[in-house]
Amino acid sequence: MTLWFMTSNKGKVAEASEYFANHGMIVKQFEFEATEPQTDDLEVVTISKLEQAISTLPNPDDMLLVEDAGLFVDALDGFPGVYSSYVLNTIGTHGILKLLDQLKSENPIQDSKLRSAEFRAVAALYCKGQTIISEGVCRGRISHQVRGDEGFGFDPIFVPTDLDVTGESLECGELGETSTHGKTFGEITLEEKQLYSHRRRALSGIIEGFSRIG
Ligand code: ITT
Repeated sequence: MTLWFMTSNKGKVAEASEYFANHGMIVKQFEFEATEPQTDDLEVVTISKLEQAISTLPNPDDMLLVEDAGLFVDALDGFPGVYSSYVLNTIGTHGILKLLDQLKSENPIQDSKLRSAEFRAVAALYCKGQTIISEGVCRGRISHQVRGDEGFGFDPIFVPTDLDVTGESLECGELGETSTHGKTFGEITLEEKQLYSHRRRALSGIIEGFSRIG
């Protein structure tokens, strides 16, 4: 079964391909320049992009996936959020570290709280005339240095929180069954990132919705 993933980001395609392959689906990248609406709501952006692209599908029976993500830093009131692409292309990961260094605390627990953040992803799948929407969140913190060459985007500055036995994210500082032991997403493999990933969580919801509509 082929699923078109509308994105310009090859890192996102790699993660979605790995996930959907386990469900017998082949992901193909679909390049389409959608206009992004002016809003701070990821779901509104995702649905708008999906609606703009549906009529351009090679075959009307094909499935189309759109997924929009962003990094939301608590101490910056959720910035860069929906502006994540722009911020990555302008000030970059070093720019985010510089912003957070202004807020540094000598107390390690306080400092870790000041750096708490989350990745959010909203995925929307168009299939058989219906749209399934799902959100995924990954809690974590921003590291003090850029570390690792794996992944893409903000991965080298993001350390996910540990996971409990059921795979749910714990609070910053809590020790769980599964941990990267302080490594950023840039220092772990794609397979390991999937355990924590906001994208994988959003895509799990898509698979659940997909199995309901058969
Ligand atoms: P498309 O909109 O074409 O899909 P994009 O790279 O702009 O590509 P997003 O809007 O979903 O993708 O992501 C916004 C920014 O957040 C972008 O710069 C990404 O590199 C970054 N980002 C998204 N998911 C990420 C992840 O899992 N790890 C690191 N950075 C991520």
